[in-house]
Amino acid sequence: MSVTLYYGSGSAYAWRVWLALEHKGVPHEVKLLSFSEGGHKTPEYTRLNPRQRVPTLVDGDFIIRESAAVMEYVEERWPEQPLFAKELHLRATQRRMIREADDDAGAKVHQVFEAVFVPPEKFDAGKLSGAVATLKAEIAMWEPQIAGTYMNGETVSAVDYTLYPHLAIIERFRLRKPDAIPADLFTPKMAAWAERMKALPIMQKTWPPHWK
Ligand SMILES: N[C@@H](CCC(=O)N[C@@H](CS)C(=O)NCC(=O)O)C(=O)O
Repeated sequence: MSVTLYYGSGSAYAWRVWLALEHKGVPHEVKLLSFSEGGHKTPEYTRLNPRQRVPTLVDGDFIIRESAAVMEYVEERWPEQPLFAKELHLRATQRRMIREADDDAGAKVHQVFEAVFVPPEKFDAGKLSGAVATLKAEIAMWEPQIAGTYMNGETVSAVDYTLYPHLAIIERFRLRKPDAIPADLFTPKMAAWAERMKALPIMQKTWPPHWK
């Protein structure tokens, strides 16, 4: 059965699913949709994903959207090279961390995104510095949670593959507004973790095409 991931370059949500498929070595095809050309709004794609968002995974006749749900599907469908812990409490903690990566970290990164990527006449330095301060405090909340080389210990997990794509765009904020993104935005352990994540071969392989 063929597996197809509908993906948009730079989407943290779509990226994590691509990482999950690569991590497990699942043969798949990636279909890149262009947001600027409305690739996610065509009738064909809307039939797969009525909310017109990426990602969507098509596995034979089965269609699944919502990246956290897709990751759990990928985990159960292809159990080798697990992304979640077997142990109940750690697995519950991983689900909690994934929710916080999306609802807290991802949301705060998005606030910075909205303050950085605005037309010059709408740029508001106060709004940007407020959003950066909020994001800095959020990143600090992750520092004590790092349990080893990766978030949950010595094995890379769904938590790493969820959180890192949200934070990777910060490098691009720095390119656009170098003075607004402080060098110590990441706490030391978080900075080292982010470097390790970036260095993973599958991270390089799946790096958003329009960021290269
Ligand atoms: N909760 C969704 C969020 C997906 C999402 O927001 N995708 C964005 C790209 S990052 C999208 O497709 N946006 C297109 C649009 O809203 O028009 C998930 O986890 O899959």
